[in-house]
Amino acid sequence: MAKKIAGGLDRILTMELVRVTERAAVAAARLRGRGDEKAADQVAVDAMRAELNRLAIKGTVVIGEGERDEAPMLYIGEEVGTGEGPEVDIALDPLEGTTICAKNLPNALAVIAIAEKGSLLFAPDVYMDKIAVGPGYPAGIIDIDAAPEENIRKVAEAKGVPVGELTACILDRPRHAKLIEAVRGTGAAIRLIGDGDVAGVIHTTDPDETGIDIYLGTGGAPEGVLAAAALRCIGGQMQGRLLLDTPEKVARAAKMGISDPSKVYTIEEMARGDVLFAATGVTDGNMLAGVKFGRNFITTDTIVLRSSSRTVRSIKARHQDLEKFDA
Ligand code: VTB
Ligand code: MG
Ligand code: MG
Repeated sequence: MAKKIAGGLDRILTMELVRVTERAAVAAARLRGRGDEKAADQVAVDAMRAELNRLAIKGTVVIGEGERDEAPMLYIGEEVGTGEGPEVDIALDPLEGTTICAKNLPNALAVIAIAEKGSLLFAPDVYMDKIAVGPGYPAGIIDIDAAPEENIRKVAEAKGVPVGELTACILDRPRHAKLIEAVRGTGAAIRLIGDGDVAGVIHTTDPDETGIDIYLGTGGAPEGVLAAAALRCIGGQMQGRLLLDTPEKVARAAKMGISDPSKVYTIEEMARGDVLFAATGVTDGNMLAGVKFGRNFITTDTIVLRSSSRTVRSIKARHQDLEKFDA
């Protein structure tokens, strides 16, 4: 095993992780645009699990495909890896944006984050209210409890542009009608996305490339932790609050160690310690290209991030050994 860097995860894992999302992405991409979300998700899960089990780690899935009784694979609590290696927590979504993939729309991803044991938020699969901006803003610029208008105004001011030049990313859901109205009222533009808020949050880290300055709204809590893991590596600010609006959800969260149901989580409270994050594009997107099936090779586009060094690596791979993706 490669040398362990003081206080961090094994560096070699950074590269190892790329294979995990590449393989899940290729599997899902074969089913792009077939209108079958479940099938695309299933092949991505199988592929990610197979590759994950080759890693020299003693991993526990803390954010996965669901709670044990509802997900046969990569469920929360499942142990993965060879069992020989560092003890790590894993957050994953083999196909983030199953519907996007089924419709062959932009920004479906295969995503994973690995962190030192005990350093990822153990979140139940409920909704999370989220707000995020990329790096370069003064600390505390966004506030989940402030009106959306105020957040938008502050971000525009700090960016030094008129509010009308700002774009917010919001999931296109009826529950966001008021939020959308409020943001539109400021004069800011909105990119309404059908799914894929992990990508939506990450897009705030590179507004010149993606056109997204701020992410707002309610999406999955697992996706919130994954997005926080990415921002932990790239920089930026994010707040999240679990929507524990029934006694049943409060109880479920309590079982996972969450005693304050209305707590606002910062990035560091969702993803501490040394964090590695990888995402491979399944469909073409604003940051990552989708998988391409060529005559002689398959091309994948991945970003892999490491919090301790803040390195952002972009890995475009040509895979000639096509059989490995069918194994
Ligand atoms: C979002 C979106 C995901 O779930 O988190 C969403 O980013 C939230 O749930 O891609 P609803 O669809 O119920 O609004 C996904 O759509 C699926 O994981
Ligand atoms: Mg999933
Ligand atoms: Mg998802």
